[in-house]
Amino acid sequence: MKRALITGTTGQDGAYLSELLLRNNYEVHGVKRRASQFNTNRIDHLYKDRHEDDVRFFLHYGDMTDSTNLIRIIQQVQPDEIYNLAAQSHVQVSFETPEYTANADAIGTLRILEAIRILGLEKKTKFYQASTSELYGKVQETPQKETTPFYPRSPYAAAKLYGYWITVNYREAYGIYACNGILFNHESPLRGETFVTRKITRAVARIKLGLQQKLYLGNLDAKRDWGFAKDYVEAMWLILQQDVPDDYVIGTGETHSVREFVELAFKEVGTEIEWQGIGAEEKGIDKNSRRVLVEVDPRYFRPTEVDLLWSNPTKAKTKLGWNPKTTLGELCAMMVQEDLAAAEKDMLCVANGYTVPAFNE
Ligand code: NDP
Ligand code: GDR
Repeated sequence: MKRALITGTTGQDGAYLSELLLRNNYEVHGVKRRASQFNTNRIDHLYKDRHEDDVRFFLHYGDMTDSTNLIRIIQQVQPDEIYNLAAQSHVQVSFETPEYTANADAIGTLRILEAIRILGLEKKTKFYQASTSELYGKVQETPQKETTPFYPRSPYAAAKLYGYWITVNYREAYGIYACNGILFNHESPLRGETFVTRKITRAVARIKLGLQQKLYLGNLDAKRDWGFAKDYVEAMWLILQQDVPDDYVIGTGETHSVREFVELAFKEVGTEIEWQGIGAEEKGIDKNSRRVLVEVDPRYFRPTEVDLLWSNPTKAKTKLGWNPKTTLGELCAMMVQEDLAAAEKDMLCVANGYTVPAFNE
């Protein structure tokens, strides 16, 4: 039985990857952070009491900023594969916490690679690094592929740039089977609530049920290549199953604007949307009767923006045999439907006098 260690196992991708590896008969070890409240809601369904039979999923307390802890966990687990998914992954937040982001995302990656070396696991343990399309940043070439030059546009992307190159360097210097998956945006009903797709689908559901009045967004013209996270974790696994370690772009090959995603999401619940004062007259809607559902709030603009991400995943398709299975329409519908179900539960709470979080940053 193969043994895998996943950092960031409590996050969106960590949850889907844990499921996939357990299905593939792995023993899975995850790193979770100590928090003041439960933070394992995405993986609770996978966790069994250690006293039951066939327990193959284990959690260890850890943090990417603590090398002694990472060395100890890797020494205990002796993993065949490490998937380094842990990161401060929010681009806008990285402008507020640049030093922490560099520590967790850049030096954190180094800490794991060094642990592999210190423990003499160079020939045993394969390493996957969660690299990102944010590396492409300011547009140099489209669509973006493995050879497209990088131009990071945030502290997050700059930290991930270090993670990318230190992974390549440890592969070349020490012969570690170490790979980068350069993944374009991928979303799901498990996506964190402050990333734009989930913020939109959650707001659409809540507006539909009367729990929220308006959706405030930043740059509506940014374009992203959005796929389904469950499809993307399959690519992570495939990347570590090849004869030769290499780096791969993973994306759908399509790009759409934030504005288009908003329209798609409102269409799913059959709501005619009204943008901030735009479009009403053209549609012959009485100015006074219209209800503005979406408004731009400059607070969400970033100091430096990534305008356009659009992948060319040909290498992954030909070498890994990987193909995305889920269309943007299917993804958006799935997210809206799950958020509608959650909003209906919130309605029940409200109806019975309980408060529900309105958080929408
Ligand atoms: P999430 O933000 O959902 O999950 C991040 C995970 O990292 C969480 O488990 C979080 O723990 C953990 N984490 C954060 N900081 C630390 C730390 N200091 N020590 C230990 N654990 C930590 O991200 P995703 O699942 O969406 O993404 C997974 C990885 O892939 C990330 O590295 C991200 O940067 C990268 N990526 C994501 C893409 C996407 O579109 N989703 C695209 C390309 C790359 P906790 O639950 O306690 O917060
Ligand atoms: P991104 O994802 O920055 O691409 O990083 P996010 O969903 O945060 O932003 C996508 C685009 O939408 C614009 N936008 C808004 N974004 C947020 N969060 N909130 C808003 O209100 C809003 N309005 C407009 C943004 O400006 C941006 O252009 C994600 C993360 O998962 C990274 O970890 C990962 O590496 C990349 O995807 C690939």
